[in-house]
Amino acid sequence: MRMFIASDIHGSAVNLERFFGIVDSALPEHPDTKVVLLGDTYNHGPRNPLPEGYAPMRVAKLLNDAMSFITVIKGNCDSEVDEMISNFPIIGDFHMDWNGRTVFFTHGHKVNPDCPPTGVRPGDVVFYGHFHKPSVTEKEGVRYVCVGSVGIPFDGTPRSYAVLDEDKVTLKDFDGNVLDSFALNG
Ligand SMILES: [Mn+2]
Repeated sequence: MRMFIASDIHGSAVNLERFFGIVDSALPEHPDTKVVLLGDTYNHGPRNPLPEGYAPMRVAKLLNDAMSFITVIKGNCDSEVDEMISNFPIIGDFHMDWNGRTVFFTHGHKVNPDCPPTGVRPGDVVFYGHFHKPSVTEKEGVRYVCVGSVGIPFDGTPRSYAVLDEDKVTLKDFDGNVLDSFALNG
């Protein structure tokens, strides 16, 4: 299986369309692809400017049409009304086994390199968003991957996402450039 992980759409329908275009173009090679979205999905957020192509109901339409292959986590800008426009659940943090290691998925405002998830062990990988800047941080043998933001990247960073393959993690921008990557060995 392959997973695309993105975050912080903040209602930017045009950029969610671009992201889904990237996912679609990889589907012929990896038909079993899933997508995980790490929260801050519809609302721009009171501290943020309006993103390019702000259209939360169009974001809802795109996600409802994609509900068979997406998992959506709740972020700190996501509210109860968001669930009314979504035909899919907006869930809390989760983790899963990935070839003998655990991969964690979280929005990132409560769990991040400074606040590790409960039960994390060396070799595990934590995917998070919230900070709107793509990065890979290693701390006590754990890799923390901030996937960046689809809608409102901060400080001149590019729009970005992560790809989780069986044997590696790749952080990429929307133009296909590899921002960082690491192997998953053993
Ligand atoms: Mn955010």
